[in-house]
Amino acid sequence: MLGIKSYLRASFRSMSMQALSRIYTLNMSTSETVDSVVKEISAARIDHEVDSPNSNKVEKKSKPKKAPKDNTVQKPIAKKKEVKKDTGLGLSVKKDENFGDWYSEVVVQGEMIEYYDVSGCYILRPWSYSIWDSLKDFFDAEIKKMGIKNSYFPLFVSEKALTKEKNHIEGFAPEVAWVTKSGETNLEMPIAIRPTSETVMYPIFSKWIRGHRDLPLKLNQWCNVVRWEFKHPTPFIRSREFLWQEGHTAFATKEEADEEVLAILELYRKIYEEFLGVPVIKGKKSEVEKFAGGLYTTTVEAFIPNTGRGIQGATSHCLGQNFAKMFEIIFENEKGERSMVWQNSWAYTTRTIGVMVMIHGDDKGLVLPPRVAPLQAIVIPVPYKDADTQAILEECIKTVQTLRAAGIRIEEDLRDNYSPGWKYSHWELKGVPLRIEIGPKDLANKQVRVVRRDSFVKEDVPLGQLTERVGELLEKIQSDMFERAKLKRDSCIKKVENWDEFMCALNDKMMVLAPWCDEPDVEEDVKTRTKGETGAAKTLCMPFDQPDLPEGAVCFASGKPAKKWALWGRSY
Ligand code: 87F
Repeated sequence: MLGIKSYLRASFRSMSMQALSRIYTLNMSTSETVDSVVKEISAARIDHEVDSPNSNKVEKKSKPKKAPKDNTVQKPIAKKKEVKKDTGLGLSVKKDENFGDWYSEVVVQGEMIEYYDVSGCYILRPWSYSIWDSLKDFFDAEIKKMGIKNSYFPLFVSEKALTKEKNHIEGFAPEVAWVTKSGETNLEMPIAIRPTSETVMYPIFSKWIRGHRDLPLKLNQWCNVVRWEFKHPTPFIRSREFLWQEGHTAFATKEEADEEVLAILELYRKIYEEFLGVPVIKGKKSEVEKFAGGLYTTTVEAFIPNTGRGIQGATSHCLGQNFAKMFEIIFENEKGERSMVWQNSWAYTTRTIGVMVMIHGDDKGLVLPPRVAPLQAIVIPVPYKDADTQAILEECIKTVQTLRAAGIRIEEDLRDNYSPGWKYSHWELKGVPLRIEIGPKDLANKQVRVVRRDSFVKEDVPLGQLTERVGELLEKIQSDMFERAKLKRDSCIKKVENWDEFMCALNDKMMVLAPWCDEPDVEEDVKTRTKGETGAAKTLCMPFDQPDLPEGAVCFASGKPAKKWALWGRSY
């Protein structure tokens, strides 16, 4: 348990100096006074925290063509928020009433993110980094089973290497950040900060790959990348620096590359569906939406019902031989002939966490799926007046020990300067899947009260059955969260046949499954025709799981013969 002074110091680093000086003059034994000051400080803290997200609203909305206005430093705009009366904790915005503000608030109050004074950059606090770690542990072990090895390549790219593959970099150039000075001295040549590592890694691939015995070469790296976006930044979803893994592999044959593309995509599906409880649709990107430097792009697409937008979850590309040609990644095959390698690249990012927050969070805060929750259960003593507090605290500690020994991530919250009600709100905000309350009645009956975060359903569990029941409940929460999200997502997919139905569904914030001629000009035309306040619609993917296409079906947009079903929507 934390000492009260250090706890308060750590928790309220960002509060006003006035409130700070008051806390040190407090008599710490009077818990009532502490509570009232905590309330005051919480209010000051909430005011402080919600200022920062709103400062993002000074960002430019769309990418300017030339000399974008510098918006490096966050400019705070003061905005007063209503603070809940009962506990001093809680969200001041409802998810369905103002989704943008709700999200900004929930990631801060849930202690996932701390704002930072460089726009588009965020501090990932332990609560969110731990989720990243869980995903990383799973994925890292899986790719190792596939023979993929981790390595690390430098953050910096020379201009010469970066611009070697012109087609690839052309459209992305405005987003590349450059280092031009060291101290007061201009660098002889500016160096770029990696926005992705093709141009860092492939010159080396060319050096390492000589003969067919050097293949396959299968590397991955866990790192950060920088893309100087000018669209509105959003924590996890669109930030200027983010964490990802990037896999880069080279094979002797296209068949091997094709097989790996799908194996990686399946891991991405598992990350979303089995860990984060977020349903995704697997598919292939259109020619317009694929990675321009590659042959084809596969994707897992999620959907955010509140905004009616699709969101690319992760991509697995077959690069074909384009980069091999540019970077001369050539090998002598078994017949002694010179051949170009077939390459893939694939990545998922910290965006995964943002999607999970958006899908599952509610008006009380984060709702974390048990498989990734840093804490799966929190034990809270509920010592009513005249209760044997010591016995209750001891039972809390014992409960934690028992469940921890069974492999459950669990802690007790025995802080005596917060009321049980305050603690309920606090851990609800942080999205802990189960709350275990222990009061005098529970002690007498040799039971505990268990409350689910996802449904608020309560049950009294006899101590003898606790380990088994908690395990069952965590699994049930995990599967219920996925099933609920899937039902919701499925209700947001509309199958249409013609333009009018398409526009209707789009305006109803749906994803639209439509028969399509698969022509890039038609996709560009749909983008132009749907451009408006809320952004143009585009193809999200051509789902692998294709419904039957009836004989003679025509494209909803062009009237030409339809070749496949495509999933369309507005997107992030
Ligand atoms: C921004 C600036 C410069 C995306 C960029 O998806 C370059 C790029 O190449 C860029 N934004 N991309 C595409 C990245 C493709 C690919 N890279 C490896 C991946 C997976 C991991």
